[in-house]
Amino acid sequence: MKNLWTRREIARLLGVAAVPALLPAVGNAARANSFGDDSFPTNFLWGSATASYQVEGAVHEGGRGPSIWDTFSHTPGKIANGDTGDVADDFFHRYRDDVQLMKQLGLQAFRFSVAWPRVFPNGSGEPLAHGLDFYKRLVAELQTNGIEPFCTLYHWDLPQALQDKGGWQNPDTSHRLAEYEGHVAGELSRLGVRYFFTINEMRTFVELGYGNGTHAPGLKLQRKSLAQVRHNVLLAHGLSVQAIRAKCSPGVQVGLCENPTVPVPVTLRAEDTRAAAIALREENAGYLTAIFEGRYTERYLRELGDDAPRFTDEEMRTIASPIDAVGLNIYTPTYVRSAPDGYQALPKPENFPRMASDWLKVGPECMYWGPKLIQEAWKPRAMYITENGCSAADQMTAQGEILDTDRIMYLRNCLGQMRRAVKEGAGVKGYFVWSLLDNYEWADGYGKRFGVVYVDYQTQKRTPKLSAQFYSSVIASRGGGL
Ligand code: PNW
Repeated sequence: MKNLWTRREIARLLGVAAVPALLPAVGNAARANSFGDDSFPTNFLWGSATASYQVEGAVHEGGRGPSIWDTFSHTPGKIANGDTGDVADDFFHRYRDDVQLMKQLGLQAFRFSVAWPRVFPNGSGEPLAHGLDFYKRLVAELQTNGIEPFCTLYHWDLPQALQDKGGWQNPDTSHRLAEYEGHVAGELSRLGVRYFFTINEMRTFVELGYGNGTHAPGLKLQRKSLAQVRHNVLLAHGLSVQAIRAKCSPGVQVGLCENPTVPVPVTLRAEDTRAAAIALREENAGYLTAIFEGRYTERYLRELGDDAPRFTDEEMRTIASPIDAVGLNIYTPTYVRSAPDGYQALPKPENFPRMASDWLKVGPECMYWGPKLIQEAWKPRAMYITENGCSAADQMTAQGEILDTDRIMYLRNCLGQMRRAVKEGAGVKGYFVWSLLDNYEWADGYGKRFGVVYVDYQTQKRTPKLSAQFYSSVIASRGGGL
């Protein structure tokens, strides 16, 4: 009962001298909520996520080679305000202070990514002898402070030298990725890193980087070439899983982080929930479905027709190499209903509520339906929400506070829906808020802030927002206060 409010506490909260005997029951129902005090299991991990190019800066240090994001961000007209990641959050130099910040917030895990061109400046050949030094120091700092490192090995910073040879259009790149990942995972696992993700959000970098050209390398390929790029990337993942396993001890967990399209049935009628299950497989046919099932769906191949990728059975088996965990980056839902050919994905009306980024429509139910449908469809060994969060038009008050009640609204609702999924048996083992710090939001530059900690880009000063306090209290109560 120690977590329950006393009448005196409730009186203080309400700002009254005393409360009648009935009120504690009401107040404690709110605190304990319908799931009881301890909403999440004690071993549920609470963390935050970042990615190399978005936070590190120091792009010329330690012999780092250029990546496609250096090239793209320095190309006039590609990025809002002409912003580049040259300095970003200067995390490369400030990581010690930032780890202290994590510790103060009570974070138990931290997801970071390794920049490929820091280790192989030209993408292949011999690794730089000191190429991993920064990450080794970061890992040690996290461990000293009791924070579990989760390592993403590819969060979009492809070495420019490989792009010059065709990038993801060249099947050779898949093998180079696997070599690089085996090397890094081998080295870092010896220091005690236990979680590795091969690739972050294939869908985003393939569709935006090679499809509509808004992300690096800024290409707009024809449908056939794009389908082949997708396939090359899937294969790169599978080869990397195998390379990592070959270099690490069996206790190491290997997976990937993907942002699946998350179907939300518009009604709870059986036909609509069935439609959502069908949509999960078909809308992700070029990505997670292929990885979990080892084949492209008939519908995917039919729709591509002559533009379908070339592949062998052996490649499909490699793509489906068993993984220990799937990381889900979930931000926004896709509403579906049943239709004669299985399902219909519904467009969102113009005034659908959204956060600061236009694509980030608010629909916290995705945090329930995502884990739930994936659990049912593919029974992954473990799931992590490796990203969830939102942009907001954060302003500092005259008192130096950032009162981001909009982000708190977004997070509270998402966490509540995730809790519902966990209660119903979805195997989500941890949650990583995107992001710890405001950072370089790709084509949006520094204009869109996703951090629970505000960054003043002039001074690099960090200021925890109100949402950091909120998240911290969620962690402290294991979700009891949602
Ligand atoms: C993810 N979209 O990217 C990435 O993994 C992060 O690096 C990024 O900062 C975060 O989500 C927030 O955007 C996305 O346009 C970028 O739909 C763009 C989209 C989705 C995800």
